[in-house]
Amino acid sequence: MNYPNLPKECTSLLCKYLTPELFEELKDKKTKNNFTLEQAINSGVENIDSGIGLYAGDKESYTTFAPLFDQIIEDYHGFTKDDSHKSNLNPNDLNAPNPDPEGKYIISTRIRVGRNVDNMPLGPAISKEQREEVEASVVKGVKQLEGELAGNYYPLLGMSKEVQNKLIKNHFLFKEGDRFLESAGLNKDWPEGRGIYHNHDKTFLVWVNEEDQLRIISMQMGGDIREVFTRLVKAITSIEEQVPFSYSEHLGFITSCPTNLGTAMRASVHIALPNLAKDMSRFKNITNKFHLQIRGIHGEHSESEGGVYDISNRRRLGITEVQAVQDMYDGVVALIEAEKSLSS
Ligand code: ADP
Ligand code: CIR
Repeated sequence: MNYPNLPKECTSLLCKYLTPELFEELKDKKTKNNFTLEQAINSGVENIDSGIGLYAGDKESYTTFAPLFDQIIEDYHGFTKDDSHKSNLNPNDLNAPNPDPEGKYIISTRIRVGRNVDNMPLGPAISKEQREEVEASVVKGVKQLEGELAGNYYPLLGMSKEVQNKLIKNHFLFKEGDRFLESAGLNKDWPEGRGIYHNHDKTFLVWVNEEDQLRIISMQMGGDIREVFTRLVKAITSIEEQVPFSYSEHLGFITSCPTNLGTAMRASVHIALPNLAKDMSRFKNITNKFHLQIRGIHGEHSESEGGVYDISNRRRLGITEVQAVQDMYDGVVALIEAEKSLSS
């Protein structure tokens, strides 16, 4: 493979850090699962509007291609190769009383973590048989869940388009055909091995074999962030007793996208900020100050509708889970204050 064509207008972290010299240094390296640099960078090469553009095929990718991954990890998370990751999943340490008890701004709250099964390749390098093995072991694990977490598994294979589209529209299920995941090799053999587990009320869900092998999700209407976090922690702890997760002392939970390493947590609200939306520079000053990311209403790479945004923590590595949620909470309090001042 030759140095890829990375046009000047490409602003992804891949384009920023993949110099011809670094490419030469890494181009012939391979992990034990035969994952190559070419595969790792393909999403960013094919999608020049990527934010990041790089994926790992296995835990080893983070060491084999470290000179590239480390720079991108440091740029995104502010986490250097000498830092270490730490965890705190204690809901009592979270200071998050409902910031919008009257329900004027926050529509819903969702917190998810990504997880992958220990000693398995990640999605970009997994075989069909291994993916099915992952599905079987996750389904066996989640079927043991009890009480509020008890539910059913619905494989994508055999699900009607009508049910699938309704779940996607209502924010419960992952989209189909994402071009970033497609070029990363994450949509291979679709829809086999993919599915969703959820409880009766759809306040607890597990996505199986999408970008990560598990996405463990807690969500509900309104702004009770602490209740959502508490349910998520209960779920993570119970699933971990059944399914061994891939973890590194340095990088925390291993995920296929380097932005998700560490806590692998994204805590978000869907929030109506119609006035602030008219002053994007003020809006972004606040989100930058609190390390927040703005997404559209149908997830990553989607647009806002009617002044409603998905606001979430941006940092996930080198901070604890409690801090990740606290980032989101503190920022949301500031956003509501600003919105109120503009509407009075
Ligand atoms: P991820 O959360 O895994 O990073 P996406 O950004 O694609 O992935 O979001 C997945 C789905 O979750 C989308 O349908 C999105 O609208 C929905 N979602 C995210 N945050 C919330 C929220 N606070 N309330 C309701 N749905 C949400
Ligand atoms: C991209 O590079 O834009 C996609 N591969 C998604 C990257 C992860 N998303 C994020 O942190 N916003």
